[in-house]
Amino acid sequence: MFTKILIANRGEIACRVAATARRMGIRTVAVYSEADAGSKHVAVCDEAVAIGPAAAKESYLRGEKIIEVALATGAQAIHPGYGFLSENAEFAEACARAGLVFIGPPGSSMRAMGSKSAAKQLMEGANVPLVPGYHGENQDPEFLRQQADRIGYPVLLKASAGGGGKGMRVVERSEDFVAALGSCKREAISSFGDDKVLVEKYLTRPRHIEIQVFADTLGNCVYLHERDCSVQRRHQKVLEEAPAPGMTLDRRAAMGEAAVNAARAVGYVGAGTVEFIANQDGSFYFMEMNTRLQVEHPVTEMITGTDLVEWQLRVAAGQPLPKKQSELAIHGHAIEARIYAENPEKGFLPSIGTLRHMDTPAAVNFELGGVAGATGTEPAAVRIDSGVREGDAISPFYDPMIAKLIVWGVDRTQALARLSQALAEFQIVGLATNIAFLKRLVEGEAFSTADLDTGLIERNGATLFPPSKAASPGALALAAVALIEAEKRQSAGASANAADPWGQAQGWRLNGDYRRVLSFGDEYAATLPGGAYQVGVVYHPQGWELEIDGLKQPLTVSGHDGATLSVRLGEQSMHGAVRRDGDLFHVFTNGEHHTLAYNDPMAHAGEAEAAGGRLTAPMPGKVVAVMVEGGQTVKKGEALVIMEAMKMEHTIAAPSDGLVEEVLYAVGDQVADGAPLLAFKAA
Ligand code: MV4
Repeated sequence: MFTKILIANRGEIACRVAATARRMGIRTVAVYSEADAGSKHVAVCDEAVAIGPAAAKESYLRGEKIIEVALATGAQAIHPGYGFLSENAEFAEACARAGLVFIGPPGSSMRAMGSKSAAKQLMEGANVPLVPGYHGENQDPEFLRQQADRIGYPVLLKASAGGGGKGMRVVERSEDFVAALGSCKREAISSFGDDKVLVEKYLTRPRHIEIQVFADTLGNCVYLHERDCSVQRRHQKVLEEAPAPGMTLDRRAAMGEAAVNAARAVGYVGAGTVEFIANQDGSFYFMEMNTRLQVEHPVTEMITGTDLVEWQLRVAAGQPLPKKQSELAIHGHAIEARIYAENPEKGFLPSIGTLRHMDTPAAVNFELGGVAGATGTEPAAVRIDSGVREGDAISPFYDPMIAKLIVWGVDRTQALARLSQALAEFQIVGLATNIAFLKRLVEGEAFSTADLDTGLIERNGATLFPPSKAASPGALALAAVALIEAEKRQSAGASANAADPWGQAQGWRLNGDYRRVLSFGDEYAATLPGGAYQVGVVYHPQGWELEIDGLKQPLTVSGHDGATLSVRLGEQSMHGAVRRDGDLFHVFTNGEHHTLAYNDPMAHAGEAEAAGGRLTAPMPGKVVAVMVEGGQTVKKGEALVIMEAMKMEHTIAAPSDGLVEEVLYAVGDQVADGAPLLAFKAA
């Protein structure tokens, strides 16, 4: 077995490979780009070597540099992860020439599977079912149209060198064929430099079902059952699960054997995935083979109790497969959700930013070596594979994946419940994520009833992308309480019971009633007449009241530790976490994440008035300091008057360069809300 391997990747897969290597007592070498110098995968490896600037082609795609680092550090093998160089035949062969073991298939297998039509011709000879169609060399338009007529419409035109859905055309009628063929060929030649096209019967509501295969160098090859990856968006997988809902034992064996035949046909070694497209009746057809470990491999690990990276390392070291086919039973059900820094409400645009706060559900974190089921125990209910930590920035240079959330249950129902709960507990502040979208997807009718096909997301857009809805009174109450607590903590400083601002003796206990209106905004509030939610906070000696939408209700804070709050508003108790990021209040309650922007009256105190020459008190209070006098010129931001309100000091600053014409109050004066404090003339 190797004593040291180089991991030629980054992010969660690099961390994941490092976790298994560590568990096996194998030392690891990380490579990183300048943008990744402080990243998690560098921290979790034993050694780390910089290999170039942020751009992948100047770093993670630099095969010769990576080989040089492997040799220099004494690594015996290179694990490519997925993406980057993982399916690059030239790199695999360059490793071998350098005396290094490439942990993956031989370059020849990659090449065999690289071209769609070549792969299909190979599969035909290997008794692997293909979609009825034509994928030969004759590209005469009239000949191809006759093939389409024979197959029966609708047919699908596919660029042979294409992939990921690019270069595909659906043709409904014979008379449309030649035009569609021309268009498909033009796109193929411009996108792939090869205009060869194949024609297939078009499956209208297909499922994407893939089989994990594994072959060693001693002639053994097994399948580790199927994954259903039908839930995709623009050919990017969103949710993956194992086993596939509705799979029968016979069908599973047939697909598994077909996948093993496909692997053997190309002399495969290592972890591979044979992708099939299937009709709703279960009939299945070869689509393509991925000659690498896939992102979604954890769901297979969870139901079979295997560590596929351990298998990769053992097989690459010349050892036999750790299990025989008969030892690969399915236990339970696993689902994976890919958590991304992207904004579903903005067309899934990547959301670049910093993970100011990342609370994850209680999980058996893979780094602890707790590979689900590998020890024969019940798999971990929740597993998180992530390449980032709280405080990390999501790099704009690479795939904006934050984590893979994988859950296991004794059956699909339990796995679904656990995934929904885990998504509710996955709380991220600092950038937009797809978590709320994933939760709607998982809890939606289609996915929860396993009514799966590759068009699921597109067909359920209305429920998956609902119009923005009003913040609940509970969310507003939690935000109001969090704001008040923060102000009390700030004003109480380190005083004895700052921890309990609601119980402070000298806290808000102003004599008589105290009323304040907190203003919060969000997308929905912007459509309201006042453009914001107005939350009235009233303090009586008997206690607190919140007024929302004209309804006054007593409020008690029953518990708070850190960010989590438990409050009772009227008859309703609510619990949640509130994370503040500047003036943004991220309220996580009732499984939802609502972002409320606090309209801080102090933030722009006097701006409007300054234009008109008056700076007024933003709330009732007492003048505790006057820093200027009439006739003095001041600079923008210069402190003019300090007020004390709610036991807090508030500085009224010059909103622009200008002249203080007159100071209207002296130290010690009480001032009412809105009272003009000084006459100011902007320059
Ligand atoms: C198909 C198909 C329907 N009929 N082939 C999409 C990219 C590549 N993986 C093959 N793809 C498809 N091939 C026939 N004959 C529908 C798709 C397809 C798809 C397949 C799997 C997963 C997601 C998909 C999304 C759109 C279309």
